[in-house]
Amino acid sequence: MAYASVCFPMNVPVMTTCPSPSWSLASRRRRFLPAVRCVSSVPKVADEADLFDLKQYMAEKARRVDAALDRALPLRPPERLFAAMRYSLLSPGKRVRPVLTLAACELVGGDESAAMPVACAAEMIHVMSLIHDDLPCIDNDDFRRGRPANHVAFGEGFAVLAGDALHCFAYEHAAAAARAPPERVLRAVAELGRATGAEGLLAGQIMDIECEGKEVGLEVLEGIHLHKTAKLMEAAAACGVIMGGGREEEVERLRRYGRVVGLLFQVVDDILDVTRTTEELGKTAGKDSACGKTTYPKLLGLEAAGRLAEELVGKAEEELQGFDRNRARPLRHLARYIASRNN
Ligand code: GRG
Repeated sequence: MAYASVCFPMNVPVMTTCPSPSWSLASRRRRFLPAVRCVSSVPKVADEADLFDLKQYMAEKARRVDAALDRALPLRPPERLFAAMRYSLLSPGKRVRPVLTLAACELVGGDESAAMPVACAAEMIHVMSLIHDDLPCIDNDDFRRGRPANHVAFGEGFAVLAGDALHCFAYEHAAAAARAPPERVLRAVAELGRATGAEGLLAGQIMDIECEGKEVGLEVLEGIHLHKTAKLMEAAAACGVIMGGGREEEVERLRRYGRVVGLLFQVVDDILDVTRTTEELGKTAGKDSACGKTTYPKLLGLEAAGRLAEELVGKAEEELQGFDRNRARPLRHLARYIASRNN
């Protein structure tokens, strides 16, 4: 079954079989999925011998990303449009994608400044997707990052256009602001475009819409998340290596790391959706089950979903083997943080 026929045209029956070889993680994993029991939280993954203050690292990187985003997008005419763009872009997100880019750049010995514009572009694309995702015609959510969604604050028309403008500006900024060899910049822009478009997170959103109200299996669920969430994380990580001047093999390793971390992120998101409150999450809790969406806890049970998250942390760590251990530390801990985060 070709992937395209799962997604297009609209309203075709949703298949529950594995549509492409790249969706094979689930089928390999199913062999050892354990029996289901309930747990109340995501797993805590700890390694006493590998202490690192990721909280401080993330806070410092996020602070620099926030400052770069603020500088990149000053308020100017048309003011209401820029205000709507800034409202969502500068709202308090975790900045996981730009941190992935910066950490991947440093992993291969690159300087943070070489990767910052591309890191900001990844965040702009992510924020555009959040604005569009929250729209009444898509996921219809009024609450995002602890405040009213963009369309609630600015109206639907502005939210659509603010998302579009952020999307365009992401590529402009990556191309115009990067101080790096042009072939690296070109490649990074192409990576981001591919990850976002009709074979990337947009495809994941289409699949998500098509699956609404339908029973889907693990392979289809994994396919949705690999596109909707993991593609941009893959690209963010790969772009960091590209901007840092890493070798081809290193780009592909970080792409695989980003893919696993993206899936991990979604498994944990599904767990948090049923174990945390709206206040803790900064977005509507319990939304997935209320909408009848298939989730990892629904298919596997909470405990098995937690074990899957632990397994994915291990896979992410495998991709970092062979790199300088100290330089790989932030990315190793980032995977663990994603597994044990609370929001
Ligand atoms: C218009 C090209 C185009 C694409 C938009 C709407 C859409 C297509 C895609 C939706 C993609 C989406 C919202 C995926 C969910 C990804 C996800 C896990 C979001 C939450 O990420 P966090 O937790 O959020 O990192 P913060 O707020 O911390 O940044």
